[in-house]
Amino acid sequence: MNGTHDGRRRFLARGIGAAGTLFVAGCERLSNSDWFPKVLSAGEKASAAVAHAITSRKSMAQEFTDADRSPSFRSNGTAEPDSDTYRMLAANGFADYRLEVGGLVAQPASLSLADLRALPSRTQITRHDCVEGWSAIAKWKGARLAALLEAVRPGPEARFVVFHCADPMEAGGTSPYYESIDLEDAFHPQTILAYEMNDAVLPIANGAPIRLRVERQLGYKHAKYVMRIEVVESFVGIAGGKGGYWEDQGYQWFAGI
Ligand SMILES: Nc1nc2c(c(=O)[nH]1)N[C@H]1C(S)=C(S)[C@@H](COP(=O)(O)O)O[C@H]1N2
Ligand SMILES: [Mo]
Repeated sequence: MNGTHDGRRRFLARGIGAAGTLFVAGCERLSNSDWFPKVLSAGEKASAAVAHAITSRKSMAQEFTDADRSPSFRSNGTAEPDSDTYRMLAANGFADYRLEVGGLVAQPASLSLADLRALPSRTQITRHDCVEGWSAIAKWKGARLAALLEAVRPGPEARFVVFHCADPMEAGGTSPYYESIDLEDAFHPQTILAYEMNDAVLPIANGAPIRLRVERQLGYKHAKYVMRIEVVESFVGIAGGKGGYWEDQGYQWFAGI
């Protein structure tokens, strides 16, 4: 991880906070699920200003063409998790990798890479914006997080999806890397668990075997090396309680761009 993030917080001033979690109305399929009515009734309390911000959250992030792709896409933060478990998985081409999915779900799951590749996928060419002041455009392919969540069925209390990563706690660090998004971003069509980058298997430097792409959010939300997904109602009891590794150190939880 890189301490220079601290100097760049001016990019993060625009949080709309918890109100951003309220609207999933764009996704008709969700209206049949248990948790939708609760989310909607909370949303009805939102102010007009917040409603405007929420409307813009339903939009798609800009997508680009093959020709727009950056000649290279750097690795940032962890480039290879310093973990024996991770090294063993990598040595075997991640054949033994399992993505654990649990928390407030009716049907916890444990998915191999083949299972993830069998889920409905999406391919998109998008721009990654890191708060350290660099951006890059790449093509990503991955399983739609919405499809995975529909399979595990979040319960009525579910509000957030937490991604627990393979990079262990650093010396002087506060927790292993983790991140979280709300259900609106989780069900957004461009939110994927990417296993390919630029038409090749996702490299270790960029988060193999699985990294989150949550295209309307800044780079630090895009958890690499995702090992476990936990559906929760709040962040109480999870690391520093702010919903992410950088958030625990003062970053905005809502990093929408
Ligand atoms: N597990 C994990 N995920 C992470 C990080 C990290 O250090 N560990 N860094 C974050 C930051 S700050 C950025 S900008 C992107 C960098 O992704 P890249 O290495 O593919 O460029 O990953 C994000 N996800
Ligand atoms: Mo970043």
